[in-house]
Amino acid sequence: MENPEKYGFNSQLIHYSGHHDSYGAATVPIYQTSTFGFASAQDGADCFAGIKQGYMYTRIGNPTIRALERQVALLEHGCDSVALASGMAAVSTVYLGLLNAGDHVVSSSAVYGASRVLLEQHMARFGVDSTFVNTADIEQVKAAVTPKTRMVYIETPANPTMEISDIRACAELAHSVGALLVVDNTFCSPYLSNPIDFGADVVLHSITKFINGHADIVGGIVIAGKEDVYSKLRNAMINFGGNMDPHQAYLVIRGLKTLGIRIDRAQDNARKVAEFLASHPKVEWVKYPGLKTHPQYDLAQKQMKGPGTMISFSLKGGLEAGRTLMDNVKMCILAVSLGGVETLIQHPASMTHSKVPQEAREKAGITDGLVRFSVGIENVEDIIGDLSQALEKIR
Ligand code: LCS
Repeated sequence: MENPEKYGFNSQLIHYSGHHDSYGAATVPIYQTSTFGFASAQDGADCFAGIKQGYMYTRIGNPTIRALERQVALLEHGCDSVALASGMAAVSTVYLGLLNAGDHVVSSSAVYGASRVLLEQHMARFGVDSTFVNTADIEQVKAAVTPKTRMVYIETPANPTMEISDIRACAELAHSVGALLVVDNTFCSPYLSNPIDFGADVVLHSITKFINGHADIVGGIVIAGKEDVYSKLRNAMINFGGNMDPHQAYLVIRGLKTLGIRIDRAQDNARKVAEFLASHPKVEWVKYPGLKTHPQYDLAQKQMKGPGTMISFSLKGGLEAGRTLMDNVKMCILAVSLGGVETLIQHPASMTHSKVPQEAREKAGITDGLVRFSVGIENVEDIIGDLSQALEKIR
């Protein structure tokens, strides 16, 4: 595909692979090799010196992985991207590649548990300080930045509170103090939001979720808006060694082709599930960006192309009622992860966010009664029917 940026999102998914195949193969081949032969000693030296373009060693680069990196960079409107072994390898590459001892990070109190633990318990050992605030409230971000702040890190919608941070306002604030804005865009995928268009410097994804979409691999990717940031990220990936594997990249490329239609379908389902939950007498509250009751409904309209497929809710009977619900679903899977074709239900306080201390969890709005629901592409009447029969079990 020539000039891929001129085409629509779904056409880019199907026809732009970031790989030119000399045999005309319709899909990207798996280059399952750890190393690449050089034509001569000079050729090898030139490749390592960067004088000549060429593949040398799969941790440094591989054609299958490169195809995925080029495609996701296009979809996210970035200059280039780096694919990694997991979403957490993406998060750690961002921290390790872009922060120095003495730097300060402002992050969201409701980020994915491990993204917080990594800053508080590990980056702190290397002299990186961090403050966690509700980044959906820009005044809290303003109050938290210091002259040492070099990174503002947001997740929007946040996992699992579904709070939405204003990307443009966070970017302007970060830039005013010389910091970068990093956006974990996992919950939207590039189909629903492109944070670089709103001023973000770096975007990352747990590829495990929507981009792959089939619950069969773990992976991550980091997209940079500009070349200088990209080269720092690639350097960190190469040296820390969190690279993706070619077979993993192949599966992601395959899953990615249907991102648009998967989200369209799951989002239609999610709208109906959210309405069902909101009108159910046993449900205390529902947080879904497509419901007018969501506190940042208007902001979601501005920076998201749709409300997505993730719903958080709480039952009137609190955790006990939530447990009964999770123990009684028959079709929906009681499992962590999200963004796949299958509907998943989980309890953040005891599962995905259990390593975050209780006080910090509650301050972030991750209450014991919060249940997270990732809506899949099944028949919506079956999802609602399953929830309905499980809700009936609650006394
Ligand atoms: N960022 C977000 C927003 C996530 O939800 C996750 C994982 C990660 C980063 C890390 O990605 P991973 O290394 O797992 O690919 N979230 C999970 C969740 O909510 N349930 O299980 C994992």
